[in-house]
Amino acid sequence: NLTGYVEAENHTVVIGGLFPVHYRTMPTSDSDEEIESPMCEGFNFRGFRWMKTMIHTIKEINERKDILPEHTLGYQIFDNCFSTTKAMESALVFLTGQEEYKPNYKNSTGKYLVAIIGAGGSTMSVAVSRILQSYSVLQVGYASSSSILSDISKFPNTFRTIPSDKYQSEAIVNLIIHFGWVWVGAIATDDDYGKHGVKLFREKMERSHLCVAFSETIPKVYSNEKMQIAVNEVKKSTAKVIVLYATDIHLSPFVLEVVHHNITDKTWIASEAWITSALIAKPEYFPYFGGTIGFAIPRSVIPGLKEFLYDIHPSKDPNDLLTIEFWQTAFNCTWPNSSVSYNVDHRVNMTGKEDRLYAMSDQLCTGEEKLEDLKNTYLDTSQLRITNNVKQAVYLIAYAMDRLSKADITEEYRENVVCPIIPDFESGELWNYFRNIKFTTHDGRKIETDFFGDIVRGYYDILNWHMDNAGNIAFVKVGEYKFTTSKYELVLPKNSTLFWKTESYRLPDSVCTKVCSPGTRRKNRPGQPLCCFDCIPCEDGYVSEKPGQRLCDPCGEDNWSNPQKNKCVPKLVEFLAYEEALGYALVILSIFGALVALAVTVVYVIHRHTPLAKANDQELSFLIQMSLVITVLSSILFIGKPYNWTCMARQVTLALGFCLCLSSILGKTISLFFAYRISKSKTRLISMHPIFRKLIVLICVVGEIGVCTAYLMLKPPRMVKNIEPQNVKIIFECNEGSIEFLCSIFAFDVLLALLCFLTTFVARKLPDNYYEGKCITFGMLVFFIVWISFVPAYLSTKGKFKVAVEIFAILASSYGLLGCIFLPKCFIILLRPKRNTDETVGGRVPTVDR
Ligand code: TCR
Repeated sequence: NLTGYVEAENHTVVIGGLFPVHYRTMPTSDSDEEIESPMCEGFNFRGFRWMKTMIHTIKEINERKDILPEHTLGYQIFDNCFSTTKAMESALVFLTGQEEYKPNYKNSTGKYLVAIIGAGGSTMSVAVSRILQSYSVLQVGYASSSSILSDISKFPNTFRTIPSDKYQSEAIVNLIIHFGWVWVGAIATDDDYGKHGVKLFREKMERSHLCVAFSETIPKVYSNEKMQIAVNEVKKSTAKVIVLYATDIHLSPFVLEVVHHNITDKTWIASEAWITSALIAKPEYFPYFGGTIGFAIPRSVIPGLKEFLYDIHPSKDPNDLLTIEFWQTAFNCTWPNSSVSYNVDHRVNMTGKEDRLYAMSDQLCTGEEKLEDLKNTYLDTSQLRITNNVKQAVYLIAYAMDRLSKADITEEYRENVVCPIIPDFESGELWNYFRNIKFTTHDGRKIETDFFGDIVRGYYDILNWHMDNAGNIAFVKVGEYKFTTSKYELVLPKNSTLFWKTESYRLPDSVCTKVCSPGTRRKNRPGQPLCCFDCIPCEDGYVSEKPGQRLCDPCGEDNWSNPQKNKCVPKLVEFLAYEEALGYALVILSIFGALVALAVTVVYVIHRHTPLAKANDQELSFLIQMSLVITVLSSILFIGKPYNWTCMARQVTLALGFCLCLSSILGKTISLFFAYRISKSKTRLISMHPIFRKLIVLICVVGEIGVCTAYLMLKPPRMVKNIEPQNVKIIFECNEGSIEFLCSIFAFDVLLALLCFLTTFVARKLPDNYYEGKCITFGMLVFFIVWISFVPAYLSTKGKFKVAVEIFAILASSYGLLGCIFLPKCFIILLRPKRNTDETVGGRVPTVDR
């Protein structure tokens, strides 16, 4: 029951061939007849073209003088009907020669049979390889791409001219990465091609951290139940992109199912086996499969093939059953007196019932039918892809034979090789000539196989399904995928027009859950694939700027997250600014204080000749007024953004201001004290010379300056940013440097204040027209109260208010001194000039030296 072509008689050696000229074997009837080889059905024009190409190539090689000049090749080709059973049956026929219409052809020892080309699909090749192995017959695949065939321990006799699916699975994942899809479904046919292809695909996806939404198989033998599982999975999945790893023949029931369920919102990634298949690429499927993208074996143009294919007519050979069937199927007629009756195609429809697509036509063929009028896959030479692989497979065998005839072998195998003579060689001898073959094809491409018989470099065309003007599906080449065993390169030029069958014709996105927007981060759902997640907002102080971030990034010390959590913004800075109300008010208060102090000076200067102004050392009064100007103005240094220099200046100016003020007051009170002692003792004591008072002031100020300089030199205060990562604000403040120094400079001031207080307190009873002593006592009390209350207030506030408290204390104490010491005197000078006379002063009080 095998059909095919044989030509062996006048040739030295024979090459076998196995091609799927039919789609399937007929279901065996359950009558209890003798079990015999099943019949085939569904004429496969594409497989027929491959078969013819083999014959054409062998003819071409036989005519060439450069390859195998002394020998010619014969062939023995069978149709395997895309079925393992048929393929194995054919393999046995190759080995044993037990076939009825085989001419005088003996190859039971494997002597003349060089190799077999085929057997089409991987599953068939695997089966055939197991049989041929035991007789050391080689096999060269043209479409068997499954990665398992690379396993030399299991399939030592298999070679091929199609790249292993290892490359294709990787290419698909790289394409997915290129388009940014992360959630992709996979469907495979239930054979070695689909299953191993998808297995590699899934592994690669996992390694690339992408997710496979689902992975289903299409049954090889139609089963409605299994089919529905696959289709439902496709329907309900959120994955918009689905990889279909399938041979076209097994795929067609699934395609019908997709059409039946009206699934139009998916983009399909085609595997090489169906991307250019006429079975699938039908215009009526375009609404469902338009925009399909996938990989294809590079296209080639084979000179002379077209003419060879057209040179076919059933009248040439009445025994050529395949040609008759071809004719009958192509023209839908019956060849007169032909024994070929089985051009019936039992296709299964959606419901799983048998559906006879082609029945025997009643019309007789005339023989006048024109091939030129035919639009037929067999005659279509525009997409010669696998066809070219067939051609190269024949060449591979021819070149290997050629090497053998010249005993051209690499060193490592040369030992104990006796020069083989065609055709008397052991088939085992041939093997080494098949490994590491390099040759150039008719169109200049380089073919190179490795030790295992696999192609080591090549490329795929990336095709995209468009609709052409005539309403047919066009396979538009949009790029290339180049690969070698270690490298790959995905070339998708920017200007290539990609067609996507989405609503807006834009690139589909295939994600389980939408990418998290900036400001949120991914949180995986327990028990679900990594591509499905929830988006939760970032915590305070953390942001995600780009969409889809897995983690939020910390903002660092100087920055803080904005409310949307998508940007780091500089932290708010906190310091007492001039612009804000409090700062403003304090500045006004301090300037006012300075003006008041200056006003007092002016009053004193204008009335400098009056006794009051003259009383108790005019210069010291002036110094006090000036020092008060300094202290109130020093408070301005506390306001505004601190810098190193303001930090240094503020404490020192304040301390020196107070030092000057208090030492001048001390100068006054000391003379009061002496006056008191004099008045007490009633003895004539030499009262204090004015120069001593100034000397006291000088010594105090110089001492303070000394300490301050040491402070600034050794451990100066510095501006610091108070940054704590959990803080929303950055507080600008002064670090006081050395607390010891700070305390000592102010302690000195306090000491002076105490001295002032004590001396005046002792002398408070001294009759004094202008209440100088009492005023100073009172001023000192105010001073103490202010600074004593300052301490707890200062310690319990934070941030900018700390500074405000300090300024309050400075202003309050300065105002206090100003008010207590000078206000009553100004009152007398300006409003009670009568009291400001010499008599009143001179008569009673001997306090003042002039
Ligand atoms: N490898 C598939 C069979 C196959 C095929 C094709 C069948 C390939 N390409 C084109 C028909 C048409 C790739 C296998 O089973 O290994």
